[in-house]
Amino acid sequence: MNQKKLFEIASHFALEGEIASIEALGEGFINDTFVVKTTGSTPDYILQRKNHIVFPDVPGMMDNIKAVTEHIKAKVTDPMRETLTVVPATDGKLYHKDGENYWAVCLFIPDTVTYDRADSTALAYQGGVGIGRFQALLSDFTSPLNETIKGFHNIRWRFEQWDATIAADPVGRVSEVQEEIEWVESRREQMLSFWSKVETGEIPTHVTHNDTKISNILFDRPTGNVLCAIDLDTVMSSTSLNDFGDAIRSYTNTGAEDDKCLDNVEMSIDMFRAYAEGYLSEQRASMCASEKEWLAFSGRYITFEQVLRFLMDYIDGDKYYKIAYADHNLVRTRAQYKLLQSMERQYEEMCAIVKELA
Ligand code: GN1
Ligand code: MG
Repeated sequence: MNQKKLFEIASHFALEGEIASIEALGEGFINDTFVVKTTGSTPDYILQRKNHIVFPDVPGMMDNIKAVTEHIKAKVTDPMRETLTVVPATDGKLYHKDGENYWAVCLFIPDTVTYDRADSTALAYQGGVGIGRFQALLSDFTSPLNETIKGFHNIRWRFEQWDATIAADPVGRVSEVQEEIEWVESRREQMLSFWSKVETGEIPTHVTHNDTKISNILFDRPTGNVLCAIDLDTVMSSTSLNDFGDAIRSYTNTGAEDDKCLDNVEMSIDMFRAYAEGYLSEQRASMCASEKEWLAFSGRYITFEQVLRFLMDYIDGDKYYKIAYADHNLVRTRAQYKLLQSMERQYEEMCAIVKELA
């Protein structure tokens, strides 16, 4: 995107200081993210173009983020570092609309690091503490949140989308991925049966983050401790198990999410234990029996969902996730399926660890 345009967009926000540079940051699959550096000692900022196709109600999403971050700020010791700070536009809105695009800004938190993968059990432990604490800080948040993405982790809804996509077969790829489709179909009943426990209320709902992969957590550079959860676009009301499951999908993977070499991909049981220890250190006392019973399964659930979503996007002609090459979504599907199988093989051990720690 051209610099002149980015400077123009940034000028609509209530920023302190004078902008020195605007540069692209990271590899989000959905939004486009930039760092806005200012001259001198004024703060730097994160500028994001929010994907309005994925998030049809960006104003509603920004209201969620504002409400949740304000709630957290009132409870932590360092409110400028322990959660995001939304910076409004000069007209007071929480976003700026340019043509059909929505833009939003938050403060850049200095002296922090993010990771694409967990390379130590200490980091996995910290990640678990981070999400456990995030959920704990929001456990008394009672205002209703907007549903920013319909049925985000609702596998019944995902299967509706799945059935429609396969029936439509918009780019003629269904015949090519019969084996992969069977991976999903053979687990349909098992996954629906888990989700029905959320639907009946046997598994309760809370405020949850819903996108807890490691790259969405900020760590404090000087201490290495977890600082806060970022990427709050998907904060909604759902089961806390989603957040545990998605983190397990990310932290325990010995390979990359899109590894072409499937031999690299396994679930590390040591990482599982470390993450669970961190998470439960914050959440143990407030979890109910059914949450504890299904905690280990949530890793399988979210990894399965990710197999379905990557494959569905491939069948749909790659409309949702950004891709770097032609069959990227298929590569992601296969790598996530390998991870799912690894979890299935180690499931008894995962359950035993949860039982021991919870
Ligand atoms: C997306 O936005 P990002 O890159 O943090 C996606 C997640 C997927 C993840 C897979 C809003 O996360 O649900 O699990 O990619 N976010 C959305 O890496 O769909
Ligand atoms: Mg992200």
